[in-house]
Amino acid sequence: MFKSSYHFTRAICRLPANSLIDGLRAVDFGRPDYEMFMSDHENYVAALRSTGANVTVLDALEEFPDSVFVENAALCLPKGAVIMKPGAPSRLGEAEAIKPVISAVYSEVAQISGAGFVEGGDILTTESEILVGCSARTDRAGVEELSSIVSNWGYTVREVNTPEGILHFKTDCSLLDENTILTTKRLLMSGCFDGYNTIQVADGEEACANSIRFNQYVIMPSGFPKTKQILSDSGYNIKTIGNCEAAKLDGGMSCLSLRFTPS
Ligand code: CIR
Repeated sequence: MFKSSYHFTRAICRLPANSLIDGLRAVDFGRPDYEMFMSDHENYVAALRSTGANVTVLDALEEFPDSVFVENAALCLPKGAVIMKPGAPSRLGEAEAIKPVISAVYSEVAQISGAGFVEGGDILTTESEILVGCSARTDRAGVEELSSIVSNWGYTVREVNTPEGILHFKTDCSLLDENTILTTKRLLMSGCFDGYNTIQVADGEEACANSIRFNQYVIMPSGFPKTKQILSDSGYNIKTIGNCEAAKLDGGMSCLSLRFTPS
């Protein structure tokens, strides 16, 4: 049966810009290698396409070093899309840049335009609700505006917290199926997933909590063998993609695409 939270006919990605070496990062682990980033990105797009989805790859935006992390700029739901308002000043303009692309796909497009901020990385859409984590990038006013927009389309937003020191809510979790969430222990302990089945990433493998369920596959970063085993023992079909260069900029599997099925 079709599940709108992880069955998608379309995705949008954006090619990495050469300027990505100036992308935001919490800790400097060195300069990302552009060629390697590009090669990982090609593998990522191929993995999405291998499910049969139609994947649009947008041109790079040199003026926005983090724009390859296209998820941040919009929330795409079956009934409509919302253009975000990134809390990182250097990423604010990415919202306007994605607007025409989204407007070409959706008839219903709303935009966060009040005083608050929301970044797509803080939003986890499950089959029954939309969890939005307040973070250094997403604030209460933004969550409230988002909530009132999507309530018109029948969706419920639940405000939760992104753990202190963690970039985005989805840095620490992913949807695996309609009832199940992959999570770090620190996020699980907050209680925000009470009522869901949860699978914890292996100790020391917290960096793979940002994975995606995309149609028949769970797409996760390579280099996390214990969690990969746990997931495949639980019956998921796994694809792994190199993420070392994106990780230098705190990016992961969800950040690299907008995934959706417009109705
Ligand atoms: C940033 O700090 O905004 C980027 N360097 C990484 C963001 C990755 N996640 C996302 O956009 N959803």
